[in-house]
Amino acid sequence: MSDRVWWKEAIVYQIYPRSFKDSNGDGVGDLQGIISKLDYIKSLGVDAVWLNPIYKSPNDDGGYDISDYYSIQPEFGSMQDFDELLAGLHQRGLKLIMDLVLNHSSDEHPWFVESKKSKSNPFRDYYFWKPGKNGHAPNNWPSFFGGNAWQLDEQTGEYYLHLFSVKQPDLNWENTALRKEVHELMRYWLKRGVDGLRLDVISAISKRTDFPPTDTVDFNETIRRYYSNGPRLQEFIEEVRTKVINEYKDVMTVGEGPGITPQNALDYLDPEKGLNMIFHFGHMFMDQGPGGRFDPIPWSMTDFTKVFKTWDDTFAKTGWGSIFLGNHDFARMVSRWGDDSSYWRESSTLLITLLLSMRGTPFIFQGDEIGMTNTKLKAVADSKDIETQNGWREAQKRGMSEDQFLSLANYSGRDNARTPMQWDDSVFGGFTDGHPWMDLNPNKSRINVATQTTDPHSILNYFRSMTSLRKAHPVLTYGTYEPIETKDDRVFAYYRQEGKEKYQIVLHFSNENSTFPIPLNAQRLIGNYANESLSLRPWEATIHKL
Ligand code: TEU
Ligand code: CA
Repeated sequence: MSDRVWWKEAIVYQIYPRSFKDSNGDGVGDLQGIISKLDYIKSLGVDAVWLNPIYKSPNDDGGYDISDYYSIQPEFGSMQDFDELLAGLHQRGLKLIMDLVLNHSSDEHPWFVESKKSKSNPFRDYYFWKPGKNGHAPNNWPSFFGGNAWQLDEQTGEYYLHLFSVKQPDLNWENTALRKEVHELMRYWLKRGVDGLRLDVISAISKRTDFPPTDTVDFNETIRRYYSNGPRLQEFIEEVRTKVINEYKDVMTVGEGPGITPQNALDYLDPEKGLNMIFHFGHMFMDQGPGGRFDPIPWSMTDFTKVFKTWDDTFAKTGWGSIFLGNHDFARMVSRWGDDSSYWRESSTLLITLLLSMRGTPFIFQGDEIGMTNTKLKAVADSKDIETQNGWREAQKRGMSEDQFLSLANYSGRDNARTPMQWDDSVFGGFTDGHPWMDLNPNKSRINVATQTTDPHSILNYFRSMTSLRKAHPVLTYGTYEPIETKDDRVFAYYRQEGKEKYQIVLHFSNENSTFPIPLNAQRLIGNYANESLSLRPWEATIHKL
């Protein structure tokens, strides 16, 4: 049994504040809105909330472009609202995980405003500046958000690095003074009582300062080999852990790691000097071709199930896994992995069963507990996401039509996850009394919290049953994970075991019927069909105690 700590036993609920609940009618979600839903959050049976960034930001990339790490985005509320939210969570026995974006800041952060003033400015090398080459960018690195990752600044005639948007200049962690500032801002939030930190793109904070040109057109390969896992990454993480995190009791850190691999993941998770967990993207990027998000390739159930085995093996002896099937950066899990039309309820509850029966800390994204689905942009201009807007700019250069690009954006774009939370069937879904910053999904009259609260067979109430089942059976947290060979590759089955306690989880990813043997005397603990059956029904999920 691995050492028992709260963050291994926690179920984490991710809140995208802009789209969770608006309390003052300006159409934008805010902290008071979250406060008004604390009892709902508690009723889910979760233990912690991960808040996407709530700091002052020009909102070029949904708040992941921070212009002041020490203040709250005015649209979201005040520091008093934050303290009230934190107190409200703690009073209910819930913990708060804040999202810190330390790979880059906003270009409106005072550090960058200073840095770009002159080559001799004291803040100049808080960022990466380089002269161009023959009138071009210093190298051929592509940005996550399209185009080249270097931007020419006329004032000093040099280029600055931005792996993400032009308004998100990368911070130079080689600079000790910058690292000290980062440590200080971390301490500020930990002193305030925050229980954990989600560290955005932490895998990229150590750059190859010779900036070699990438020799591959495969974007995720470029991330792996050029942007992440840099030469001083472990050193920078160790410094954060030993100089900051260890000063605070029981604080959890989870890094976001685009580009991490099973081979290098543990480099981030040294028990004494590393992070506690890291998000990998084995499943999330498996349907991305060389061009990344808007270059989809088919995925198979074999690939999907293999990802869980590979990563469970990685963390089986040391480190600890994190399990997620969706978040603010990806399509809604039921639309992506399930069937959001004919078997919407069954596939949503199946995915919830997977999420809450795996080894590793589960992270559920707001709205997935009620089976919210992808939305459908009618025009690219309706997208609120810079990644989609820039993706369209790049697609046009390749001669793609808007319809072609829209089908790509509606399949995998981030707008899908960012439509406002659907609380009830009123005109704006109970999200706001004003006009929402982003259109709600038109299916809010059918899919919403209110409708599901009173339905004992709803996705919402199944989610609640699953969280209490996971709590009641520590094997589902600490037990071993062992895949079961199945003849039908649409059947994803595995054991969870600890000592004599053995559980069998069967997840049938299909619209057809199938079969799977249920051992004699096995006790069904939960299933997403009301009664047992000898056959496996479409999108059926069961957990049996053997
Ligand atoms: O995302 C970084 C990352 O992992 C990317 O792969 C992400 O999926 C993004 O959409 C590009 O495809 C983090 C945040 O989660 C994301 O919201 C931010 O846009 C990004 O960093 C920059 O801060
Ligand atoms: Ca508001």
